[in-house]
Amino acid sequence: MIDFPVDLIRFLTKAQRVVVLTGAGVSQESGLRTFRDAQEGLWAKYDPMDLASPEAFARDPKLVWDWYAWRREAVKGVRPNAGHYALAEMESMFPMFTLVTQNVDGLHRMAGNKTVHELHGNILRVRCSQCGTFTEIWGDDSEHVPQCQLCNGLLRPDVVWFGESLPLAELEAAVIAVRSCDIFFSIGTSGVVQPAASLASAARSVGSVVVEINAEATPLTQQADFSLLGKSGSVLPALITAVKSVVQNR
Ligand code: BV8
Ligand code: ZN
Repeated sequence: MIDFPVDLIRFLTKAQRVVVLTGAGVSQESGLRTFRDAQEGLWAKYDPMDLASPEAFARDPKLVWDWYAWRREAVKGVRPNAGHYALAEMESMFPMFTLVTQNVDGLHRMAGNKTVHELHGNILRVRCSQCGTFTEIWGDDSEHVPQCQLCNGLLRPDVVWFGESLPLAELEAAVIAVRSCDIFFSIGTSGVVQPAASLASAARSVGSVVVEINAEATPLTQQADFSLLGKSGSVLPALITAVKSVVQNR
């Protein structure tokens, strides 16, 4: 049984406009490694930061393509966890609920969230690195990176690499939602990657209550109004139960 601060629960029973930012920690209990977890197997010797960049793709497109193919298969093999489903339930508990994610695994939509802004793209989508055409079919030649059927450009995952701009529409939607929110949750993220990590301070600057739910302390912990240390797959369902029990006993 988790004891939540009374004023957090009371605030949640009155909140109208909620924004949630999620990171890789929310998918950890589905069995996906977080971005800073050590990698496994043949990828153990690589630092994700060195692979998730246009420079890495230019230098060794096959290595980067194979890393994403390996991660894509891992994503296809997992399901949303209790934390994802709790966030899907929260969407129906508040008049305005915006889910902004840094994750590229598509698990929030799979769990049932309708309004999801994927700031860093989606690993299950593949596009041409030259003409941008999306495709769902490509050869599985183990020697070469598959090529675009229209222009022969090399295919790449539709994710945002370090040094690349975020999709403007997604980022704008997140900033607009933060500007008018009562409460901002930062869940399962180390709060390091920009510009996503700045959303929490943007929320504070408009007077929102900032709540962090994370397995360990982060640079945000000191600034958050409430910091709940724990796993999102346990904390989120318990938080929903606590809010609902107050509302029912009114
Ligand atoms: C940009 C997609 C503007 C790819 C990702 C120098 C050169 C260029 C840019 C920069 C630079 N210096 C700084 C920058 C900006 C850079 C940046 O922020 N760098 C950081 C590292 C300092 N940002 C960018 O480059 C962004 N673009 O700025 O463009 C621009 C454009 C052109 C020219 C000039 C400027 C693009 C950033 C997007 C990068 N792409 N993903 C892929 O996935 O392969 S980011 C990647 O990291 C993932 O999306 C991941 O989500 C994200 C952040 O990591 P987290 O989600 O926080 O995951 P992490 O492992 O870190 O933490 C997990 C947390 O969960 C932990 O705290 C853990 O304790 C907790 N946890 C674990 N289990 C649980 C849990 N919590 C709860 N429950 C659990 N069960
Ligand atoms: Zn093309």
